[in-house]
Amino acid sequence: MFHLFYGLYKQCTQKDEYFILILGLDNAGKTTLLEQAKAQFNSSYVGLNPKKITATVGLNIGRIDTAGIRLNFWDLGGQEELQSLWDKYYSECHAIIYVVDSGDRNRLNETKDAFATMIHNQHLDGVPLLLLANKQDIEASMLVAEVKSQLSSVGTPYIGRRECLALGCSALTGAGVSDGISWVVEQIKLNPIRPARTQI
Ligand code: G3D
Repeated sequence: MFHLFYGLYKQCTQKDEYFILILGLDNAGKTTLLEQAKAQFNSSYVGLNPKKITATVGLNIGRIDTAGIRLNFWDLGGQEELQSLWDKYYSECHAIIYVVDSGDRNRLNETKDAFATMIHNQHLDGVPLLLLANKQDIEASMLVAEVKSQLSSVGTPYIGRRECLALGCSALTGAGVSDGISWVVEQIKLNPIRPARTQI
């Protein structure tokens, strides 16, 4: 009897689980984005003060339950010496969120290089890509179209091996964040190449 009830309970409560990588240079706004996403999607989450968030060193992990599934985020450090660790996570992930600091033209070439190395990796073929032109609240920041075309110039034709969306956002104010996460949710649910990996 216990097994019957336990089986029913499990069936009612289990969720498909997905893993999402948040990549980009240090200071792009990855951790702020993750905090903002947790605050927007987990009603009980008490977020960190955005002003107290420091650059990602190593790995931050975050979790969101939404639309009947569980999203696990891996926010990886973007410093040059940490970028070599990114590919250790590629075969496990269901989507990539690549974050660009649209307010920092000085580091545009650096983020293009990091993006190019990432997008050429064959373990990411078929993995949906959300390109976030972050910090749109900064006056004179690059527009989404510019960020998109700059990264496309080093990513073509590899970008086309997946679903891709470029969006502007401000992780600080929250503008555009839920649109981006909702798009990722749609894509990972539809992606036949990387089905949900585990059931919890
Ligand atoms: P990282 O995790 O990619 O290294 P962080 O980046 O999330 O730590 O953010 C780095 C800095 O950028 C932080 O400022 C953070 O507040 C700021 N930031 C993140 N997103 C935005 C945004 O959308 N708009 C603006 N204006 N700033 C943003 P500090 O001053 O703490 O270094």
